[in-house]
Amino acid sequence: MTKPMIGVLPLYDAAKDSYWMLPGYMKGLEETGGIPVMLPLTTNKEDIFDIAKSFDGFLFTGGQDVHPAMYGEEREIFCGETCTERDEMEKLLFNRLMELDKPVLGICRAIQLFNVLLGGTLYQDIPSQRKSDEVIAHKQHPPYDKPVHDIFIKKESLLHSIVKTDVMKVNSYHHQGIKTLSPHLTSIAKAPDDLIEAVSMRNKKFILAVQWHPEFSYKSDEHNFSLFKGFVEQIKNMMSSDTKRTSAQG
Ligand SMILES: [Mn+2]
Repeated sequence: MTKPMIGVLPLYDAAKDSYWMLPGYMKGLEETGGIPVMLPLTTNKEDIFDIAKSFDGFLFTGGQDVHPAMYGEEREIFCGETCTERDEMEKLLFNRLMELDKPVLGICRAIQLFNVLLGGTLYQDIPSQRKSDEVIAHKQHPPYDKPVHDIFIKKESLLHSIVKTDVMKVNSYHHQGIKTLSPHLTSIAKAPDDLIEAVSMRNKKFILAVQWHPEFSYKSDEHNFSLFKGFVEQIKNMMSSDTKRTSAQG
């Protein structure tokens, strides 16, 4: 069977006016049986629709903050850098992928983006805006594969079925997070301070997003390896059931 081709959302460096990529996103998918392909950064709707149709699955990567206007807020002083082109492209692509019910894995920025696109809101800066009894440092220093906080995973969730554990130790490199959760998403993992660290989408085959960074940890941590592996395996299952359907019709 052919390997799944997975579209990977490009990273953009405004200071250098460069596209770039972290090897972990690509290698994590390669080493678990997929063929990752970095996508162009485009806001051309027709091209995005063609891209949505052409790949078997999609990885939405980390990156700049989602523009607060996308969830109806003014930009606060502590909001980070935003990237209009990524916001625009990822909105068009994500909405199309929902229509096609294609498998999607989202990391860091992506859990925030999906929440916003589905009607939720964000903390523009966790340390400035969020009060909690338990103080967790969500923005760690290198090395980035070092776990810094636990997450508690909901039983019988999509994430639990993949990593098969109730508690996982994760890295944490984010200053924003989910404030109000979209009604279309389910919270499936939380940090000890109650911040949402993973979501899935009801009535879709595979929409999973995590707040931490498996691309830094999949080599040193079996659960993060399983996360990439579970995503790639799910795409393969969907490809083989499509093939069966097509040949039954044929
Ligand atoms: Mn965290």
